Amino acid sequence: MTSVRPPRTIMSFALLCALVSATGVAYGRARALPRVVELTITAAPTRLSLVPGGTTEVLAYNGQVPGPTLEFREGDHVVIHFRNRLAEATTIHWHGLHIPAASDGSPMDPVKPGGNHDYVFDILPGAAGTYWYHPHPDGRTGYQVAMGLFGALIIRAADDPIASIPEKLILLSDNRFTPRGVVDLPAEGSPQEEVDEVNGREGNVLFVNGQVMPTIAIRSGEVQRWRIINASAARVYRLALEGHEFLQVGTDGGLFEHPVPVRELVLANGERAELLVRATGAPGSRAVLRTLPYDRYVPQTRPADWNVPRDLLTLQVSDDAPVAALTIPARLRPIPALDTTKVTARRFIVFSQGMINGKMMDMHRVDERGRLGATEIWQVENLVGMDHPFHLHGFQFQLLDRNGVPEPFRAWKDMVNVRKHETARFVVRFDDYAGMWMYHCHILDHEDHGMMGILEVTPTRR
Ligand SMILES: [Cu+2]
Repeated sequence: MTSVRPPRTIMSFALLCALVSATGVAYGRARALPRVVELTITAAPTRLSLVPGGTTEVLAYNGQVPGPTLEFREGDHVVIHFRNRLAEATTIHWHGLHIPAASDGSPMDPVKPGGNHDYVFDILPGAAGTYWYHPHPDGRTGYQVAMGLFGALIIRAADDPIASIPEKLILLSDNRFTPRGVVDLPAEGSPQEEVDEVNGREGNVLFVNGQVMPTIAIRSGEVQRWRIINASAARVYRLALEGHEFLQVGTDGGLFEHPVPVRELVLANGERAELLVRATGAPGSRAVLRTLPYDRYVPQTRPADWNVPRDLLTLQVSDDAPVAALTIPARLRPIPALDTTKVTARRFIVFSQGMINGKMMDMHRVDERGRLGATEIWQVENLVGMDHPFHLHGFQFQLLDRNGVPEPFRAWKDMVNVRKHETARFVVRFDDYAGMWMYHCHILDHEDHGMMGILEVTPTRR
């Protein structure tokens, strides 16, 4: 039995950081300078055993799959020295982070094979949450993620109201293997490739932190905070823990205002969630976290086993006596509403199969032009009979409604899974960081085939 072992964490900043928490003088008063976090990430081919019984060629960040878990604090100044030792161009995209466009790792800024690039950004107040990082090169994102390039990124706040609750990272991914344990990519022109291009590539093996069916230990009555990331290329998880309810406390951009009880959680690829899980089972009992059937497919390519629940991990309740109940704060943090009366632009994004607004991605074409400081409403309409998860780079937004039904509460999101024939609307404010920003379907095969557009945010004229 294996226990849930999060990927190795780059926390030992003392070893890696150039400078930590110096102090300075500003306006005659002592003030703390930002902590500078400096680290090196290398993407390179190597061989690893991802499933028992075989080794496979992989592409890995710092030699591991998933890549190291990065942890930053609000206020940090981050410098990442990236070294591309792959045989092809790549980038690192910091999914969900509100940082300058030049450090976003978009397909417009490829790092050549053998090349190096420094990603430099500040972690702003209010950014605490669960994020992830992955390559975003033009047309090759699906391949590079399938080969092993992805990792978790956690930002912590000094005033986190539930910081004392023990925490587990649950980084979900899936992959397809040959019987010898080699990563199985479809041959060019094969029927499997055609299916993957429609559905997005799904794997036959489901991983939690790179492990198959690991165990999380818990004590009866104990509450744990689970940070869940869906790093799959296309798979949508519908999570349920037998005999348990969850308290959802957060999503893509961090904590909610209030905890929300949920029996199950649909998490589309690219999305994150924070759940509080209280072990209600007796000492010595166990429960399985499963993904339940979720029909995101068109009927023509829906997998034959789509309606089979899949096990993800075992929650093992220890033999120790139950612990006393924990009081969960009713208020987590305020989320100010973006002011929809200040909206200066409305944008209409229409998904058809493989296209956005009838067009394929063109790196030399700006599709939408916005102004720094503007508040905008975006309407994303899905014309087709399969889900397309929408992702906007660089900015967190607030979902307003789906098919005209208002969202029940406010939250910061960078993803919205636009379901079959659904229309979703969100409000976003371009408070900082002019530049070119991608928006796209996060099914990696769709994104690679051009289901992506470019938003240019320009500084306001003075
Ligand atoms: Cu799509």
